[in-house]
Amino acid sequence: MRSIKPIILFVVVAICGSNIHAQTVDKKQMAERVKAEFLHSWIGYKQYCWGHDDLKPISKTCRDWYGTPILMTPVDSLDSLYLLGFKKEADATREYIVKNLSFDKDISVQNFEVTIRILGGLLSAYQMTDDKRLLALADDLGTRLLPVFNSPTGLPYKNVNLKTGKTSGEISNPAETGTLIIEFGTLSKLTGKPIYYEKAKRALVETYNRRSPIGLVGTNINVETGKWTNTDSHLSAEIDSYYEYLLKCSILFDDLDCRNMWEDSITKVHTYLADEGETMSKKNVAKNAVFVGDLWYGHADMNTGKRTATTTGALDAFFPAVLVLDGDLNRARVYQDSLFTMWKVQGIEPEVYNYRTGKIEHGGYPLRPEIVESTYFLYQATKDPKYLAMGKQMFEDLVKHCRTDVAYAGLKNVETKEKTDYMHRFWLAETLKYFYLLFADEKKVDIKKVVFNTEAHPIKKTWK
Ligand code: DMJ
Repeated sequence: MRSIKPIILFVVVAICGSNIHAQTVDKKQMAERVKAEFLHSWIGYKQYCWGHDDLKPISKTCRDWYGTPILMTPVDSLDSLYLLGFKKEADATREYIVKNLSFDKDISVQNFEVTIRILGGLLSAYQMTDDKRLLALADDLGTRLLPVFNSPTGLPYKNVNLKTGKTSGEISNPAETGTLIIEFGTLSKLTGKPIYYEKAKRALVETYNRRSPIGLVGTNINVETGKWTNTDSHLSAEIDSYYEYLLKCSILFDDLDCRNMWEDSITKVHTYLADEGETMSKKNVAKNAVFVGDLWYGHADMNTGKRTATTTGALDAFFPAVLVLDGDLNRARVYQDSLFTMWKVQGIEPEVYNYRTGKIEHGGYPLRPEIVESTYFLYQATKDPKYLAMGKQMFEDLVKHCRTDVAYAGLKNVETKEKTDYMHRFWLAETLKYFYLLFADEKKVDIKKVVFNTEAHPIKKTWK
């Protein structure tokens, strides 16, 4: 039996937050405030860590992922600089990248991370500037990453040495095997080299082909044997963007296989992972189903469909945005409300939250963007001012709890609000970009003409 306490907590938080509708938000002023905080963070990075991968904002020291920099923050932030209107700064950063970024390095990198951040960032900035040098860098990086696909199954290894092509990491996960097609596919379209699309598409299909008899994927898979090593199924870390890319692949490339894989998968997600609370007697899988209670997505075993955990968290919050793209607005709205309730429990969302016990199971918050991304997509689709108010509240909370004298820091624990000494570059690449787009003139980005990769790099559906 479920305890009554979390239900009361949920209702109290939901009621306290319900007058969010009544607030009016000055969009222009908010867009300016976001720009100011972006600049604060960017200047802090530049002052202490220019030329390095990441800023540690408390000690004011730097982190390079692989011992030698590959300009993570500059490349990941470049399209944000253009979008937020810092053209002079963006042009100077672009010149710096072109002159200083080299992938001819004897380092073993994580394919997924480098693909979504560096390849995605270079391609999106290339489409914004038409600077062929960025495409050449992307092409060079793509070639160096290709050996990852040389496994017996076609599922990519996790890591590859950029100089030698040596691969490592045979235990991977659907997020890493299936979140490559936007970047590799775009590289194919822009360079005319089909190999990138073919390899990433095969990796996606091979992941899908290994779904269980009830249509779910697990958390970990061996890329050499194709066997699952962890059968926990959910929408969280290590699986999340696999689903995102099934749908986005079909939108960006009009790829029918991707469309069919998505349609099949999403039904199974609604059937086995959705948790509709006590008010629903029967699972509702239809698109735009009407919900009378709260809606969450939990964990289930991929083979039996049996519920294994009633946890969600900051990473899962990408899902309302995907539902919006799928035209499933009712479901997106209801799930976003649940996630925002999770945010309000401590005034910042935790990494792992048990939606049935109300317990925070992992209290970290590393400046994640997903809930802001979903707020932006919901506002674009509905124009409901409630989402502006939601975004404003989240922004205020972040300024209050995560701002430092030189930039922004994640939280070790959302309950104590103790800071970490780290500013993930997705703060600049994603979180602040989505905040800005939420409040800025809607013409800045036409979401019907672009697809955002999972690191918020917008890719235009035009290939020249
Ligand atoms: C980002 O690196 C990407 O969005 C990725 O898909 C998972 N989440 C982080 C930010 O939270």
